[in-house]
Amino acid sequence: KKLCVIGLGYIGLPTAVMFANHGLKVHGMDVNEKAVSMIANKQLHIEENGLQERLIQAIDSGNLTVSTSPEKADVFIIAVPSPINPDKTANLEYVRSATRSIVPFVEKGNLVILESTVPPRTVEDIMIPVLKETGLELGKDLFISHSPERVIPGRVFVELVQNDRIVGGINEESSRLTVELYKTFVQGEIHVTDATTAEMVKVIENTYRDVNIAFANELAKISEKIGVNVWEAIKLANHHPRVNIHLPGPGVGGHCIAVDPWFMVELQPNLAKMIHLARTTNDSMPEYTAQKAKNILDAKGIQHPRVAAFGLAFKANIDDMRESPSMEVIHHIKERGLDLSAYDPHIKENKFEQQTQSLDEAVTHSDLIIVLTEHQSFKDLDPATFADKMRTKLVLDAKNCLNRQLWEQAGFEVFTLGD
Ligand code: SAJ
Repeated sequence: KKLCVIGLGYIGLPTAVMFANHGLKVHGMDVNEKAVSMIANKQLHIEENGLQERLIQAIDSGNLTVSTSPEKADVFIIAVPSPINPDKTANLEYVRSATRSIVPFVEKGNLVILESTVPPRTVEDIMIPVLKETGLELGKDLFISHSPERVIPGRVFVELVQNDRIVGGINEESSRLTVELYKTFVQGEIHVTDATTAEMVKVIENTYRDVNIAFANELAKISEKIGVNVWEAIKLANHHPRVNIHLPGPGVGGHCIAVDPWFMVELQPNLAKMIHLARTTNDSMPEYTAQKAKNILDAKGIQHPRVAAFGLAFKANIDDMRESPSMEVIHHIKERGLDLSAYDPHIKENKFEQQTQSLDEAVTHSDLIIVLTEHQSFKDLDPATFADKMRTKLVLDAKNCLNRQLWEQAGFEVFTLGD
């Protein structure tokens, strides 16, 4: 069997590599020329645990080729972005153009799988009309399905194999062929449904997480007012066998959880009330966090305060800054007239003026460290090694990830969001 994977990003590249290393011939295509030439040279344009050695294996075996154009294949897998527009409506242009790009290559008997997360009905309303242009009878001569990716960045190669998978075909034969393909490496169960339900399932999953995090963030705000440590309270509540509350934080980032609930709002604005409120609650957290930092500094009466922001990636141990709440927090810190430096060992190129690659430089003459991402490297820090470089030893741990005792021993006054 030969595969053609459209889109070589956080999902498409690991998926292409995975199939190639299981003996299938895979051609990967991406419109980004730089990414394609890096991949062809066995270099990574994204960070993911275990990807480097697997990419080398895939290219060296000859099973994976890449270019900026699709090729004929038995199966086409589309894994392109599906972001939102500034007005929070779904931007399906990448899905549309990826589908269009394969039309000249599709032949009788082929299977087309959409992996991108999309608003329910996208396969029916957007992909099917484009694929009709092939002149093939859909469901008989050309098979189509949606099988949303469900992997978490950082653990992609574990979850690709172990997670259960949803497959929603436009008819039974489309589902059957899709299940057969993923069985190549999926060890989790594969659940079959129709395409629109599969789209809904995926959006539900991320919306569930967003609403749950919003609940935690609301609890954090309430806890601060009534003098309770929200982290302790949530931890204890979660000992109940039917309670599973997520964790508060400086905001919700990434290209999934902060995006997909808007699909639901766009489809049914009058019904998606809680979902909408959850989204705006989570979007309020960066400003709330910045204001908390300002309040701490004001209470100490510090003149011309300087903040060191730790963590720019949208979550722990990755290099992905897409929709990162850290950037929003930084924006609100600057807006409040505070001086700032920013440091993240995972973001190896400086993205803005105040960013530095040196921890020492970031903390020197600072009054407050604000931890925005729970990178393992931050948890492992020994604050005693740089405490004396600080002008004032304050730290706001917005992720509650630091060893409080250690920081206090080094002379820091430790604050936490939701405490
Ligand atoms: N966050 C919190 N509190 C929490 C958990 C997360 O504030 O308790 C924040 C994180 O800091 C981060 C954001 O939420 O800024 C999102 O991180 P995440 O780890 O929850 O999710 P993603 O975006 O990396 O991946 C999600 C996953 N979906 C679910 O867990 C339901 C993943 O399985 C999906 O494949 C992915 O979205 C996707 O591509 O849709």
